[in-house]
Amino acid sequence: MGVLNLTPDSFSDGGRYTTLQAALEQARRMVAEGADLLDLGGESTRPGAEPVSAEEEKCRVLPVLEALLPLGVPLSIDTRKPEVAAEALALGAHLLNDVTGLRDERMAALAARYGVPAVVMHMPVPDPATMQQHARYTDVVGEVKAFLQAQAHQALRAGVPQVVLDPGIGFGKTLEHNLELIRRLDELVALGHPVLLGASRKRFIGTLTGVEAAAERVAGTVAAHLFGVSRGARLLRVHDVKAHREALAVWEALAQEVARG
Ligand code: HH2
Repeated sequence: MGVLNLTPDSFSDGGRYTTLQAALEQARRMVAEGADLLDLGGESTRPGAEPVSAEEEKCRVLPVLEALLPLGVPLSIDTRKPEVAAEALALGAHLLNDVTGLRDERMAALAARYGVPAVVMHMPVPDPATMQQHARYTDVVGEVKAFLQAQAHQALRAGVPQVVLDPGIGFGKTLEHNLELIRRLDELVALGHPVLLGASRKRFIGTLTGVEAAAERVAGTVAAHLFGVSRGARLLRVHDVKAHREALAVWEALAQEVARG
C-alpha cells in the first residue's frame, strides 16, 4: 500500500504532493514501482498535528481520488471523518482506512453500504493531539488485540464485508510498545483477518537508527516491515515502494526455499 499524503504537514512528506499534478505523478510512480493499492490522506495524524475541517480535507483528497480512478489501481481513503469517507466512497474508493478504529459507527455503516473492506487500526484514544499521553498499557499486545477483535466483530455485524487489522504503530505507543507489537504480530494474525503494518519512516525507526530526517529512514523501515511479514503481515503501508518491492523479492525467494525444506 503506497502512501499518498495530500497534506501540507505530514511528518515525512508534508507539502510534497499538494498540487494535483504532483500527486498524480507520485501516484503513477508508486504504481510503476509495484504498489498494489494507494492510500490517500488529507489530514496528518502525527502527534500534535493541527486538526483539519471536513471541507478542507475533502478539497485536498477528492479531486486526486477522482483523477486516479482511471488508473485502475485500488484506492484507499485514509480518514477519520464520516463526511469525507461518504464522499470518497461515493466517488468509488475501494477501501476505508480509519485510524480511529471505526469507533464512530457511521464509518462501519458506510463501508457496509458501499460494500468495501475497512482497515481497523488501534489507537488508545481517537485523538492524535493527546494519544501519546495515553501510551500506558499493562499488556500492550493483549489490549490492542482485544480492541481490534471487538471493533472487527462490530464492523462485521454491521455488514462490512471484510476487515483488515492494524496495531497502529506510533499511535499512542512508546518505542517498547511498537517493538512488542511487531515482535508479536502473529498474535494479531491469529485473529484470522489480514493484518496491515504501518511502520514507514516513523519516529521509533529514527530512535533506533539515529536517522533524524524521516525521509531517510528507509532501511530501518524495510527491516521492521520484513520482520512483520515474517510474523504474518499481509499488507505494508509504505512511502518507499521500490525499496520494499526489492526487499520483498529477495525475502520471498529465500522464504520459499525454507518452506520447501
Ligand atoms: N499511519 C499514518 C497514517 N495512517 N493508517 C494505518 N492504517 N496505519 C498506519 O500506521 C497509519 C495510517 C501516519 O503516517 P503518515 O500518513 O505518513 O503521516 P501523517 O499522519 O503525518 O500524514
